Amino acid sequence: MMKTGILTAALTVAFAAGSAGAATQQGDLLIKFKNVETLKAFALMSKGAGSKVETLGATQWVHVKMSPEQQKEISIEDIRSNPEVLAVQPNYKLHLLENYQLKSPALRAQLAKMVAAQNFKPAAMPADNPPFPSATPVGGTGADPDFAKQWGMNDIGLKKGLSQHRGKGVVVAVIDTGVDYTHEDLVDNMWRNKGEMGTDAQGRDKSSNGVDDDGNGYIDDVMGWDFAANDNKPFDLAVDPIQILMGGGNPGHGTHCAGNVAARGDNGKGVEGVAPDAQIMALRFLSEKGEGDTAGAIKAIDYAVANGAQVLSNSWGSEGDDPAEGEKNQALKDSIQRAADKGVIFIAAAGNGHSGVGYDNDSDAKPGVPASYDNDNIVSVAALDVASAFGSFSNWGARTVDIGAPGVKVYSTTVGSHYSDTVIDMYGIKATWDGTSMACPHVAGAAALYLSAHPGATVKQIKDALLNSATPVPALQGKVVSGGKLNVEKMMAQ
Ligand SMILES: [Ca+2]
Ligand SMILES: [Ca+2]
Ligand SMILES: [Ca+2]
Ligand SMILES: [Ca+2]
Repeated sequence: MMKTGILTAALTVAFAAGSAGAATQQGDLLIKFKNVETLKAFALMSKGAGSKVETLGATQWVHVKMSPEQQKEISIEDIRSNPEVLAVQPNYKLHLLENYQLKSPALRAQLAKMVAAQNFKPAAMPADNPPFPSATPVGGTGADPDFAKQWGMNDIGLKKGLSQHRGKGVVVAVIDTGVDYTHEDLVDNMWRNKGEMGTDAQGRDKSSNGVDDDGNGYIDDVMGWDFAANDNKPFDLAVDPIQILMGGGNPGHGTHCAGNVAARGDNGKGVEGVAPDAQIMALRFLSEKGEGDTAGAIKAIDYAVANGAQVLSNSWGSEGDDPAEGEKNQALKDSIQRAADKGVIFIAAAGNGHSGVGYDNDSDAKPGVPASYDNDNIVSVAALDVASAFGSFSNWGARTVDIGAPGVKVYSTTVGSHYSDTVIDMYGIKATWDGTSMACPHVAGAAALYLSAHPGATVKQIKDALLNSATPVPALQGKVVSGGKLNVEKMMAQ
């Protein structure tokens, strides 16, 4: 635990310096109160355009967005020195951890020129927020035709007849850009909130009656929640790849992750996830540009834990965006601890480097957030290629990264009932689905597999099972805690 004094002193310095280039917005704060009730007597209540106050569930943390007028009236120092305040920190920005290749302004400029010259027309994509699909299974039988393209599944030892336990009964929250819940290979494995299904006393459909039927704080939340747009449809809005690559972000990131966790197996369609009978809870807090904030992440984590997810798949974070950030996102760390206290495991992408592509990615020295936090329920995952070498972008850390998993040129589900290992391949510019983002859901699926065979396993038991069964890999010796890569065949034989 950081001492509050140190935390706020650093914060004051950051704000005094104007936070130039920092990934936070001035006046966008998370404040921990001794007692949230005292907030009402506090001068931070919504006041003026752009001002906002929201309590974060049953926690002591409150998200406060100060209006420009408030920022003139109230200083960080005022907040910090209030005896009711335990901690104050920026509402740090977070982003997805897929290693898209067009960070370079020069490449983007080149692409923009080519797009303009060729009069490129974006392909049609599904409209946002499609209606919930029927809960009646689509079904299907037969081999998954693209299974052979999933090199990672073979690499981790996922094979037919591996186990009778295929993740059944385990809910995995994919906390990301949303999920295409209409996807033919995901729809039958989507988690559904039974408390918002069926008919109410007046005979209305609970999923659309505008009532929070199960009293969980969210209205008509049948398939999770969209904390980015604040609606009940956590759909993965995949805009055109070129547009999104130009602006950063990635189309269909959450959908790609969800497929690796739990695409439906043996349904004659597409691919198969590591836990093909597990359920996917779709929680969106990253926008279509792949960006979100700490408040959104906390709400998603708390929702997942409160609504029955046993595994959280987290292909997002930040590394080096804000040098002050490392150990200082106490609000996020607190939410991960709340998950730990409920026995929920938190699988996290280790991160894709602090300073561009290359091997300058030691998480021990430069922590990735949240993967490097010391909460006992975190499993931090590095990305490997088909030759069991680190992806050139992948973080590692002898103390802070736990295990390797497939994360280069990963084939999975994409928005619109498509499948791909390639984000973009045109005008001579190619980007494949690479990232610790892609590695993380393999381990999340493995945790679900293990839990289905060992119901009630503790976080420690699951983590031990994952790490102790890892296949030793030369490149990973001394670079990750387990010294190896995910091996579900050995894990399930334990
Ligand atoms: Ca509800
Ligand atoms: Ca309802
Ligand atoms: Ca939405
Ligand atoms: Ca399938």
